[in-house]
Amino acid sequence: MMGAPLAGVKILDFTHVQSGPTCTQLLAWFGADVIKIERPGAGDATRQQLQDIPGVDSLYFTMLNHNKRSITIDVKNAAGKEVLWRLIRECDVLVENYAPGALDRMGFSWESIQEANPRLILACVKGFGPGRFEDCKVYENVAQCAGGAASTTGWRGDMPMVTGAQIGDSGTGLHLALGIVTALYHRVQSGRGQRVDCAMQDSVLNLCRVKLRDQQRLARGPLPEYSQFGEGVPFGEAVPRAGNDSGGGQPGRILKCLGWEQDPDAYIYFIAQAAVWEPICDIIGEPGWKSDPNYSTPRARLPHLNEIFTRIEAWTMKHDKFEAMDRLNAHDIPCGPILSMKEIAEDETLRASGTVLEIDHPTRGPYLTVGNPIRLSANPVTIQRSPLLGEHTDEILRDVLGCSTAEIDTILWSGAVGPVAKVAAE
Ligand code: CAO
Repeated sequence: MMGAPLAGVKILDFTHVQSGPTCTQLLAWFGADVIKIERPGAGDATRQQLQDIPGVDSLYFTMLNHNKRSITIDVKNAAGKEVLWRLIRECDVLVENYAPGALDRMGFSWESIQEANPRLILACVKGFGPGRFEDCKVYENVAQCAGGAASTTGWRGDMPMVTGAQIGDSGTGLHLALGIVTALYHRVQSGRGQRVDCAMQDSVLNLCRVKLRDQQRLARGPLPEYSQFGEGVPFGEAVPRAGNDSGGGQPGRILKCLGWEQDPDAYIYFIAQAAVWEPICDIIGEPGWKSDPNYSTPRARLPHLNEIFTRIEAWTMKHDKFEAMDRLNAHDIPCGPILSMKEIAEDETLRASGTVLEIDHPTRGPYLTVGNPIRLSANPVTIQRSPLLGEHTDEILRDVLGCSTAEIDTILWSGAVGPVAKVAAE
């Protein structure tokens, strides 16, 4: 991609599942040449996971691996190892998210990688940083639980809850991408690569930063913006689950809208922002609350939040969520409709902006995906379909490693890039 911000950067994408692929997909969108290394015959496990069409790369895989090339290498085969060493010498970044110690077991320690290519940046995702859990394998929800998200999500008195947003996997991938770009920038000055490590627990905690804020506030007294304050329910030692209370200084709740009895998503998020308290009172038919000392100031309102939101909900229940949105926005009252995935998939505005787009795929046909949410004014991104397993093996051996036809034949016959019998039959 000529002129793209990361054009010329070669990334060895030795990642699987979601956290690593999210990171490398972002870098690919910005123009890096992302070479996905996959196990011959099987590839990234997500190619087969949650398959909706038998024998066809799953949406799990296609939606996380756009704009990449795929090479199959068995890194436990001697010739395969040599191919990976040659790629390491040619490339700028190696990204991996295998189990703790797996890269070392494959024979690719950080020390030996640095020796082979001192300019290379090694970027790793693991579940935990150094410490008692460092050897543990981790998936999304484990990270959400260990990073403080689950204990602070859900309803007070009920069990901890994970969220649908993939803050452990995709959240860590985002953090790692920033680490890689920062290390690339540093390399311009230092001439040397470095190691970039992101632990999923740390990334989740970073996204739950405001809850660690509240943990410290709790030591000084109750948290008045939490509903339980107004309900007179005492706080315990740790930050409680706060249902749909707003996490910031402006109280907010999810409220029912017209049709909620039939439609599970007929709700709106309503923020009773102090700056628009007067129009809120007028809209819900409580103009007296503007001057009533029990309601007129943010502090006075805190013990009455349940009553206030019950009254606001009596108004929202008379309107469908989009109509409520229009009427509230006319007064700059911050609010948002609860959108189902069906509504998002069909949303014309999101289609027009390229946030949701249709991609064609040779074996699956057209499918929907999410575009790059980071927009650079000088560098629009074209989203390209994910690669088939090993689709670019030959091409990468030729154009990245400069292999001759004879050399490629030797690699193929070694079994390093796939079963010899299959290669021979082609
Ligand atoms: N050629 C040969 N072997 C390969 C290979 C290749 N191209 N690619 C991978 N392998 C091997 C690895 O070397 C490893 O072998 P060993 O067990 O001998 O070390 C093996 O495949 C399995 O790797 P794994 O242990 O990482 O895979 P898993 O499915 O058991 O675990 C996961 C998956 C995600 C739990 C683990 O990789 C992990 O904890 N990763 C770090 C945290 C992370 O990124 N989690 C997010 C996942 S998204 O929810």
